[in-house]
Amino acid sequence: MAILEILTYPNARLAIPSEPVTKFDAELETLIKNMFETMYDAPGIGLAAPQIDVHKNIFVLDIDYEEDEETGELINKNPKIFINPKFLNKDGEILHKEGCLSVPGIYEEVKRAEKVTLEYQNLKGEAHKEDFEGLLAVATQHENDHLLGRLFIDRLSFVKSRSIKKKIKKELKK
Ligand code: QAP
Ligand code: CO
Repeated sequence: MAILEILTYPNARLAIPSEPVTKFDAELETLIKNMFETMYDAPGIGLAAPQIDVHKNIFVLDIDYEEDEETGELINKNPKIFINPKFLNKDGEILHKEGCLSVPGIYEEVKRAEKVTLEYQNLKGEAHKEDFEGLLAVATQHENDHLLGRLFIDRLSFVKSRSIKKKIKKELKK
């Protein structure tokens, strides 16, 4: 297994739209294992393939694991894999503070749908359809945006988005 490098804004490769997964093989399984390892190491609650420079329609989530204080091991893990996701329905509105491993140190409120129905495939290529609300609804929309080449800072007001992008680019020049 391997911890992979996470691309950060303003890397232009984060804007590349991803392609569908067509081969459900051992290579895909290894890629997804590495995505989890990279996410848990960060640590984060979600990671999309384009963040590790793989432009395929895949994201992983695990929103409520913890670290055991004595052993340092991660507990209560609930890893979720989404391959070739597609929203069938979006309902309502929710304002939630978001962050992103590709935009470290920035946290802003983003408006998303409150309830979603997501169709996706698992590691074996089997089709699933599931409803999500709350944090999982927010997280699936945030991660799916990565597959479209979009970041949460693209979903803020024009003024806020531009000021955050300018601030990040200014910090990089130092
Ligand atoms: C996406 O985000 C998400 O800035 C996952 O310095 C965010 O794992 C889904 C992170 C909000 C739902 C709600 C961010 C780690 C992790 C940082 C993450 C940072 C270190 C973000
Ligand atoms: Co993100």
